[in-house]
Amino acid sequence: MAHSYNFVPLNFKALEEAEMLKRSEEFYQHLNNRRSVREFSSKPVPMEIIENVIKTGGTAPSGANHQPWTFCVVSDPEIKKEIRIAAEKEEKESYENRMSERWKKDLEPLGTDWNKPFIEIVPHIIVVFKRVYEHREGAKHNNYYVNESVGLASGMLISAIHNAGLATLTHTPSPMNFLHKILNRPDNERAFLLLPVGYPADDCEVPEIYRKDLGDIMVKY
Ligand code: IYR
Repeated sequence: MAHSYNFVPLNFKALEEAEMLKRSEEFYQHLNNRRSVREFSSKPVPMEIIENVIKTGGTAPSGANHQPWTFCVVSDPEIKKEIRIAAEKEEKESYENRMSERWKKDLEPLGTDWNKPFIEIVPHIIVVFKRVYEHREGAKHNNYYVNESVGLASGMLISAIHNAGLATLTHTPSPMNFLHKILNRPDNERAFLLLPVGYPADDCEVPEIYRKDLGDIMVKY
């Protein structure tokens, strides 16, 4: 029989509208300063900060509250090196043979290529795994809305990393199954995202991108 939750009063404190407006504006400004970073410093980052940002990612909503995610933190230089070598091997093959000309043309202004030195340079990488199913009562039970749930958790994790004063990059080497192997993950997990986490390099530059205007992303009815 499925267990039933105990229901408790919501911890909710209403704010004044002026305060809501101020907070929403400040939070937008704060997150609008986040940029994907590709040049990192090797300056150490305390594990406690990493633990806090992962706890924040773990607060995301998920299908049936199954929390279908595992966050692997890799700080060991030997494992980071192994991941870099494997990621670059896949990326080189992608850039040279798998990606369409159109795709490469779209990436050209961003200046990306198959070299991923940051994987070794950063103090920590977080590899997000999605848990496709759980073993329960001797059977495999699929989780629900796994991509949505893990995507939400990843977004909250990225926001938490930015909020902590650190930089990251949503790196998706493709295919990513080498991460499953290197990190020796169980059969119900699939690699979802690789996030290098650290300080940006002192001379870090980012492309001067723009974000779509509100009128281009919002439709009112
Ligand atoms: N995964 C590759 C290619 C890449 C693809 C997209 I779409 C990007 O926005 C950026 C990169 C890489 O990490 O270089």
